[in-house]
Amino acid sequence: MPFTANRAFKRAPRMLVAAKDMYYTAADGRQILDGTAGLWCVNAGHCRDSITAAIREQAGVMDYAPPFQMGHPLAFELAQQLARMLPGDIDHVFFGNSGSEAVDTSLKIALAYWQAKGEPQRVRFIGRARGYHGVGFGGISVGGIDANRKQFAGQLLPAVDHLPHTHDLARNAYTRGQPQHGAHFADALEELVSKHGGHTIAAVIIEPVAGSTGVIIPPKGYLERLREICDKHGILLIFDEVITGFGRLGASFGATKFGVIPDMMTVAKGITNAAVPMGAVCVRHAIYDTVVNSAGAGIELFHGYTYSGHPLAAAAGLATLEVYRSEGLFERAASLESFWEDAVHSLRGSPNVIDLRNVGIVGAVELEPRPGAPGARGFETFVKCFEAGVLVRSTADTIALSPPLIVERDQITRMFEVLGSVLRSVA
Ligand code: PXG
Repeated sequence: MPFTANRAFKRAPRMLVAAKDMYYTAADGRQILDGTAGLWCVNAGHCRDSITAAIREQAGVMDYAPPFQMGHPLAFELAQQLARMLPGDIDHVFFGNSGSEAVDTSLKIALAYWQAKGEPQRVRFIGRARGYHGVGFGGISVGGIDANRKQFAGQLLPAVDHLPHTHDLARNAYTRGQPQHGAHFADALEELVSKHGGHTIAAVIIEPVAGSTGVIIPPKGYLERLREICDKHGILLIFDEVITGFGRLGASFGATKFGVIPDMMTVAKGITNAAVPMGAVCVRHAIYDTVVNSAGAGIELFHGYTYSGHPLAAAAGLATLEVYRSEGLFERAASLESFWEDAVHSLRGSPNVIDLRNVGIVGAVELEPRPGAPGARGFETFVKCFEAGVLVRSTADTIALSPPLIVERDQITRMFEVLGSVLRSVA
């Protein structure tokens, strides 16, 4: 099982058998309030009728079409609709099936771009400590979660370095929204430029808000400064928006929310409301043009997947974007943000809580680790919340919440009441 303690799970499984809107049904028939939109992906709520219908219909019309040297209209239509939502001149899209594939694809596009530009020495990638970019070899190389790297440490990409993370509990604990302190963490990029030479760096990749590691919100001015330093040295900036895309932050993307436009964005999860797997890399016009126009006749990018732009995923994506638009879900998320923030911060003073953080419809409750047993308190909190009928996510000792954007106020209240009472019962 993926990222699961197999033996413990098989002794006491947690099985889900159905889902609708804000609720899962567990195998024992209990309704579980979904505080995490699955894994940060079911942004419009579960089993939405129009999305289900679109998938069903497409499955009967054309189940599959080869994407190599062939095309089908829905994939182009989805790319066009996405392009209209994307910030700046990011207007070309390459489809895959997951966030991990999107990340590895973005790194390959960066290399292809620099070769096409006549700067083939730009091969180095800069990630960030505590970053999560999926599980491909590219993604774990630029990623900065030690546990995800150490079993594979003998074979990671060689030319990679990392920025420091920006989590600064001592100065920023209990901040509402973006922390005040920490823009200076971006200056570490200047140091990496001095160390390696800016002309050897292909791209910097970061999550605008780091999710998996336990929700780290960018300090005010940080993303702006990273953008400036990248511009100064001609380095591509990639935002991994797999979690932050599609309304999660109360805006279409993190780039939009924070007003900082990268050169490439990776997306997945909410692109299809998770109903069919899909991921994508979105690139600026000039990146597409450079790679495509500098090539000789024939294939320009030697990369792609059997299921790139899969018809069922494309149909699900189009129906999902229509739900987001017609229900104004990104705006809805923005309008719920202050209610959400108050709910997150209502846990101040609960046992073992050492920080509360929020941005958009994302909340994090950081717990003091138990001495000698890091992660145990967080995991126990997750299990007890599940038993009490609320799905939360634990990564180490941080509890993360990120419900579907259709969440109602009384459901938000219930999530935090249940979490609060569980925290009082977890030693
Ligand atoms: N980039 C980011 C920023 C992600 O959050 C991926 C890439 C990889 O996506 P795929 O589709 O290959 O899994 C992710 C995935 C969690 C959690 O609870 C987060 C993810 C996946 C599973 C659990 O924090 N993010």
